[in-house]
Amino acid sequence: MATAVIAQRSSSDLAADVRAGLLRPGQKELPSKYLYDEIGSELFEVISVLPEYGLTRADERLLRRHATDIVPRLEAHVLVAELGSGSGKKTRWLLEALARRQRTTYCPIEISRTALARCESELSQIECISIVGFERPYLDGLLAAAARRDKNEQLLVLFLGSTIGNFDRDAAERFLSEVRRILFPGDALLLGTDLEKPLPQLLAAYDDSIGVTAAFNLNLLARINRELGADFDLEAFQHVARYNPAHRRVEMHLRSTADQTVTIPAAGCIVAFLKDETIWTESSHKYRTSEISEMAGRSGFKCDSQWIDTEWPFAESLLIAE
Ligand code: AVI
Repeated sequence: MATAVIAQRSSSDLAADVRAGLLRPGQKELPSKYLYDEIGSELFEVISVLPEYGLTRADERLLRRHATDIVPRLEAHVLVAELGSGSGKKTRWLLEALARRQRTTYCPIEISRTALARCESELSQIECISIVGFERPYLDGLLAAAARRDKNEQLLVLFLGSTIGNFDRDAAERFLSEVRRILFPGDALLLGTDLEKPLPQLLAAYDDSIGVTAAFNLNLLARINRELGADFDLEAFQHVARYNPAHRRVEMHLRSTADQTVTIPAAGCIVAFLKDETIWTESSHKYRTSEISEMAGRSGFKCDSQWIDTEWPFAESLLIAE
């Protein structure tokens, strides 16, 4: 196995996004991508093993059980690119099944250096897999990975863990269309999506009993304190998970428990909060299986196969670029 990392700093500008999100009229919001600094990525790893949060286990279970069904549906030579590889643990099953057929290049694409390093150490022992990591935003990384494919190689893009659920539905479809534009007809996308499930189960998944998800959410304010010199009092904000039935999504918010002002020097602003006002930090959309193939169709893919976990409703869909 060979490993290499190709790095490029993301151009995201925390200060500008914080300023825009907290000074906007109406609902204050912060982009969910900022949840994943070094501490946030570690906390997400803990969330993924919590008893209340079955999503990651369902994703991994499907890949473990069905890797040998998925691989024969692909062409003989495949280059694998994974958008947001995380720790890479669940990808192992698929890479092992591919490596049994032939030497394969795997390109994890991550904006989190910590996650990329963890993924590379998790997967570097698999024989016949060469790892080329890209520390870049998804589409930039995918373009770079696609440029490495040989003429006769099918590109298999992995977008697992229901990260698509963190996009608004329209944005999710636009994103799939962008991915499709980088692919050739016949290339494949394996898409993991969390499905609708009973409300108590959903809410517990995003508000666990030992407070890891609360810490994950509050770390965003701690990060703004660390990186922008802000004075958020973490005791004066509370983690809230609520279900929005109109959009079929769980929303995470941070609720101000008092009237207060917060100074954020590096963003050049002072922000006033009313008691009970919230900052919206993340949405997790839940899907129906039929919706996935419809969305795929509108984005230039056809749904070849779908595998569903019954313990924790979750779908793995193999989409082929038309
Ligand atoms: C990464 N993403 C799919 C997770 C989710 O379930 O939406 C992020 C998360 N937020 C809180 N818990 C997990």
